[in-house]
Amino acid sequence: MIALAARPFEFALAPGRAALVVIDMQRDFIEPGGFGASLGNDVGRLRPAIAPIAALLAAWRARGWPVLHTRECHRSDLADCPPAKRERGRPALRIGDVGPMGRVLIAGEPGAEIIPELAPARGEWVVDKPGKGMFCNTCLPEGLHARLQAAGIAQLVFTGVTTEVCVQTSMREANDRGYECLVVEDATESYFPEYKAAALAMITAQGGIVGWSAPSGALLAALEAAAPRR
Ligand code: C5J
Repeated sequence: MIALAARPFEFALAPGRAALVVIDMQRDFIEPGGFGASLGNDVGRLRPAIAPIAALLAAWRARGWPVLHTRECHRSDLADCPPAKRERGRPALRIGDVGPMGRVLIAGEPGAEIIPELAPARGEWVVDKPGKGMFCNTCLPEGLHARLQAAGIAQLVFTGVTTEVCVQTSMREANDRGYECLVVEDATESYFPEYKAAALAMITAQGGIVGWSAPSGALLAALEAAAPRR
């Protein structure tokens, strides 16, 4: 076990049993012209998470530990997109409409791809999900929980966007399935800084009711000190 200073108290990281989870670092959320921008958001607010995630990916890859990327996207026929989701709000572009990066939030379109800086490496899991949570109706026939269990994963280290939507929803789903969850504070971002702060506070309140949080620097330093690179 690797002891890590975290909130609300120390986290004991289990080498090899802790998957790094990168939630929805897709062009549709991070680049101009995508889904996030169509909802009126300042997409530049998400970019500070990129460098810390890249550093964590390098650390996990150097040790041969498991990495999981998710993508929020839908089938091209929208069969997995509830009308309530598509019709909500007054976006400039709705899910499935054609925008500057192809059809918005549709699997296989340029906008649904993960940004090049964080492109998945060969052998890493890429899980397409139509919802906010990563355990709901994914592309995996056996379901994500079964896949993680088969791989012996007991801990999930969360990064990605947005903190209070897909990251927090996925973390809550994981917590209810028995995983120990840690969110990396500077490796997640929101379009709304106050919602990011509130989500991190909610996660760690009440003795870590959803899980732990720690900055990437503390996590990387603990790994360097205790777990040799392969
Ligand atoms: C949103 C996400 N915000 N990945 N998706 O709609 O957080």
